[in-house]
Amino acid sequence: MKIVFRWFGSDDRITLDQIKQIPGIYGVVSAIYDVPVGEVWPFDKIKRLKKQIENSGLKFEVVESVNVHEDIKLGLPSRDRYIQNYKTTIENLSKIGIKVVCYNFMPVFDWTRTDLNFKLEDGSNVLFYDDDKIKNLDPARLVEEMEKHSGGFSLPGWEPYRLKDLKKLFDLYKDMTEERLFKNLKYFLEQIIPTCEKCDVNMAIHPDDPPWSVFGLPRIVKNYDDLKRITDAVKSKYNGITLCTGSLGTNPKNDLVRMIKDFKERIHFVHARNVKILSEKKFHETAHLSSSGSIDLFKIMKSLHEINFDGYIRPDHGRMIWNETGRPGYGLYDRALGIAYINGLNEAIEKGCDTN
Ligand code: CS2
Ligand code: MN
Repeated sequence: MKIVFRWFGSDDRITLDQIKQIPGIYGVVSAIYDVPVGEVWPFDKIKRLKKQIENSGLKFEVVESVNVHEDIKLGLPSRDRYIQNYKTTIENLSKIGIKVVCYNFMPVFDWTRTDLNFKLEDGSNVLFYDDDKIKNLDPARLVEEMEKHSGGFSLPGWEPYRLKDLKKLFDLYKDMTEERLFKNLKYFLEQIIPTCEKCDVNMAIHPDDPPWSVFGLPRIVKNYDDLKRITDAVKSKYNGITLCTGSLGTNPKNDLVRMIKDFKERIHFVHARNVKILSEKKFHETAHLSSSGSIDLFKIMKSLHEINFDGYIRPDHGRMIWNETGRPGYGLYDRALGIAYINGLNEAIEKGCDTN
């Protein structure tokens, strides 16, 4: 498997030279951040980004994310134009050697948390979620809160265009059911997967984070059955999954090992992170170490070895430690520690220690 690290482009405080020094690193996962959602990513921009990354001795083979325009999720007539643009973006990405495109199909919000700076006993800061806090909250209030506490950094996936008129967007989703949302995903996949086959680019849908309905919006990538329905909807290996342990793992009913076994050839990208479940729908993120949280990373890595996983894996959110400041969840230090841990697990598993 190839170990990669998320990098937010030239605006990222973390440099490619720093990333290059992480042991065992293969490349970075990045995106074009200044093209509005739904528009084509111009070939020249992508080429420039690739060059910049390769000049640092790192590979660029995974994009996270090419976000899906809300009109596609809503199934509006205008979706066809946005789907056409998406296809052109895939073609452009394939020309520079991109192998995997991560995306999600969450309405309105990308990931959701209620606290971006929750202090753990060791003094580190992590992201926290408490469903009770969300229940009676106006979504606009949550956005305000998150933006106030993000330390001035843009929150990945929270595009301003979606958030500027929340009320209007919520109105558009008023009658949206899981069934209709799924139909719209299927329509999207049916259109783009032939392009992916032609271009040899794997799509990898990111699970909903958290994997349940938030603010009454429908969610369709929450569990085994959802993943089964999605992978069956278009039967091509290019219609794949991002296995995000921290997203799926906040529901203790989700059996990640079973998912790895059953969806093996559809898993193109893995997000490794750990969370501590405090009670139902209440959790905080932790260090990657299995004993720090509720997810057994050893079992995950062992299962990935058992299916001979040769795709890409990255540490997902980490804690903020050692006085680092930065984009919530995306500091350098704890994510690098996450990679060191993944390296350790890999070496032990590969050298055949007693894994039972
Ligand atoms: C992250 C997301 O919350 C998470 O687990 O990995 O920011 C993720 O990058 C996007 O939702 C993927 O589209
Ligand atoms: Mn993730």
